[in-house]
Amino acid sequence: MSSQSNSQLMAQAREVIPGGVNSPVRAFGPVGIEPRFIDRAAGSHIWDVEGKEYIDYVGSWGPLIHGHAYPPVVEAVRQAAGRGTSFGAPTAAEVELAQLVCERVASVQMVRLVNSGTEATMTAVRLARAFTGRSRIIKFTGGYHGHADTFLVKAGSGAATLGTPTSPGIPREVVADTLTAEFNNLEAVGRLFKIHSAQIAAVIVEPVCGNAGVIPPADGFLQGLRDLTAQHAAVLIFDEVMTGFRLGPSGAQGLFGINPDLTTFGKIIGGGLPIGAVGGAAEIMKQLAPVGPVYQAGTLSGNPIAVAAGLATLRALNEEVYTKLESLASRLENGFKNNLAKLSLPFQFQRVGSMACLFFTEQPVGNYAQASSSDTERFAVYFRAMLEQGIYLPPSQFEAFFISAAHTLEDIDRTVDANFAALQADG
Ligand code: KE4
Repeated sequence: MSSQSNSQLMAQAREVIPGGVNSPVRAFGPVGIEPRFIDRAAGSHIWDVEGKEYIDYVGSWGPLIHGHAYPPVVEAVRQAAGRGTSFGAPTAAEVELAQLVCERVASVQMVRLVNSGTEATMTAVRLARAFTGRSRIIKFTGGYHGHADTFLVKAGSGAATLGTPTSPGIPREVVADTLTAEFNNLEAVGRLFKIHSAQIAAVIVEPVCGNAGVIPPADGFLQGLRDLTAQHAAVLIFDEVMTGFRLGPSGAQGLFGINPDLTTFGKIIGGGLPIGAVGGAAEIMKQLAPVGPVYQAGTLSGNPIAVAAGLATLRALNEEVYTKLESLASRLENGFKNNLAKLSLPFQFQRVGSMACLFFTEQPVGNYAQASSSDTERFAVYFRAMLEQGIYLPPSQFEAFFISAAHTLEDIDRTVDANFAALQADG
């Protein structure tokens, strides 16, 4: 516990860090209160600097599928650190992690490790542009692929939260090469291919949109993207930074049975340490330097500590864990939906596996336009009421929350009870 309060720390933080945070989504802006400074965490719980305890559904925005301070990860990090934190040279563990990803994800024949999801998606698009000799990409409104210029066009997550989907500072030429369509609107994608076909290098998609709240793919949508990209010799990129190894041993592509050409990973494969990866067909991946002409590099790419944490995390992901995640998540879904029914509230609970969200809108949400019809003020009231009751949710309507294997039945039942009260809050 710190001797300083959340507010005291936030005042100091604002003096030396823009907005007091190192990532905008942490600023709690949309929910109208100051963020909690977290002092420590274990399993499914976190404690702020004032000693207040919360059941955590952010899980560091997805990486902590086994919960906080998961002993095998802590031990792996401790051991790796004792042998040196970084060498800037190849290590056996990086080979093991790449082999493990290739074994579990059928579409991945080769992997390049990087340091964040943003680096992974940047690299995937550069590869696709080099492989096809084309420059345009299609992304989806509300899709978030990190903060590279190319992607900050009608982006989701923090960009949507801040209400500035297209950020200043992006050269006009970049915007011209980024085409957008509504998620789940296959006709719109078909029309873009009709107009720009010979110039489209790739379609990049979150197979389950997790940065506009949680929006599942409509039946046939992902297969339609696979067909269109094959027909036009464009690269299909699944951005599985969030869904990779969360929605099953082969992520969303395993769940929906689609093989993309490239996949980006992050979050879970680092177990809470900085990591990202791009993987896919060897034919495309072999364009990467030093074997191919497409340059990409990173001082700490594949560093021993992140790789050790990632290996410990992935090795512990077995069928039993996914079964437990599904059982906990469906218990929470049933509880939330029963509460909505009891209170005759029309809000939409949407879930895929252990990622979910509650949209404060009356209509089912199939795209970002429908997501943005949500009452974000009502969400803010609900968020504050949940936080007051010790439930820590992502501080934005346009995010997913996550259940981990460390959550307990008691956590879930306490959360359902808190949800019942928070849905009736008005302050
Ligand atoms: P990072 O560069 O933040 O490691 O990954 C970017 C990224 C790429 N693709 C998807 C599908 C992602 O969800 C993300 C990052 N997700 C956000 C949360 N919605 C990270 C939280 C933050 O920005 O602080």
